[in-house]
Amino acid sequence: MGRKHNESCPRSSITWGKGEMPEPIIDLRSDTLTLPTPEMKAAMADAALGDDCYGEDPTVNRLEALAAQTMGTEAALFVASGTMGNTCALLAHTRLGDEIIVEEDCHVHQWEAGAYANIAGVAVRAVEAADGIIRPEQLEDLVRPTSDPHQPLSSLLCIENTHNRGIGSAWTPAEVEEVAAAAHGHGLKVHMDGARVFNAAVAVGVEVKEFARHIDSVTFCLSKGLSAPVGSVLCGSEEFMYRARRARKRLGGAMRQAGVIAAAGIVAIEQCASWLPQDHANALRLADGLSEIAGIEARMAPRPTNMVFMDVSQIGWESADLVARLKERGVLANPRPGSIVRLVTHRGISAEDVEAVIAAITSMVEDASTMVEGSRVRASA
Ligand code: TLP
Repeated sequence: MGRKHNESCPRSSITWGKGEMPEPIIDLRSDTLTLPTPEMKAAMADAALGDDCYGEDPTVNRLEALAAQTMGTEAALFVASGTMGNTCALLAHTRLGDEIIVEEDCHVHQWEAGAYANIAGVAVRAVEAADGIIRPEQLEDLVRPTSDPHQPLSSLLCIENTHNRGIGSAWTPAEVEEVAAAAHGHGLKVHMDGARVFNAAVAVGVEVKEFARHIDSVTFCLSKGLSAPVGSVLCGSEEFMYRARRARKRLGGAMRQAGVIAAAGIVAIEQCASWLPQDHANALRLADGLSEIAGIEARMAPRPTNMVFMDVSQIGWESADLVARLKERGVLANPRPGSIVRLVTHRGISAEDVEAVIAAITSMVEDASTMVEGSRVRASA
């Protein structure tokens, strides 16, 4: 595969057996694998620094102001990760013993080590929603009646945009507005896990503030498609941020000269991920190319972004088989339960890489069917 390691090409940290590592690697496991741009590295080296716990790191202050302006909120808080941003939001919006409403497959519910329960102390009411997009009418049966002292209080609706397990599905601002209006009507706050909200904005052709203006808080990640090395930002009102800042302290997330990493985040927002449209086009081409291969089903969300889910059940493989076979050919992907494999495009993946992956999977499937054919011929001889 004709690909060179460079600034934008993430190197794998996975373990390879002796003499086993093929060069080069095309890493489609996640957009979290992106490495900082040269401009980000330069900004980090030159960042003006101070102690952020005194509110004196000028670069963190600049990042928070820029994030709030971009998201159209009063305030913002720099946090170490998307998980920390979501957990701060839960702590700031809820009280011990409350119940939150989430989509069954969302990150807060499935992939944050149960922080909603073991840190925020809230229960979850999970609902399944097509492509991860909760409809307003679904809330009707989920919100608890406040008149009944036996039941927990519903206090927060948490939505995810783009929805990771929904194949990176983007919400429209109208969908956010409708479900938020319903939640607010029941007295709930609304938090959006917008880890990839910039991808959503590109997919539906709006600015990110078009999502944020309907809700009470949003977390977005600097370290995914936006390519910064570390960090996320939680955005919301001044009053909410006071509580979120206390929550960050409780989580041990108040940092000192954090401007050294915030500097990369500023560049990430300013460069406004100019490469995201290409990432999305690459994902589309990948899905198209994979659908041409007999036995492979390539799935994308109705409003697709940078993810493709590939189903290999028709050729009788489990996702782990495919991931192992891909690894032998220098392509890394993440298995999902059953026969589904997740492929994520990002700044480290070029259009040529996509063609190389399609070619690798085509030959892999052909090899497998030749072997099956060969054993049939031998069996009948
Ligand atoms: N997602 C990661 C893994 O944890 C699965 C990935 O590779 O997709 N919200 C959403 C929607 C996410 O996808 C993730 C990370 C997070 C929150 C958490 O962000 P971090 O890893 O910064 O805590």
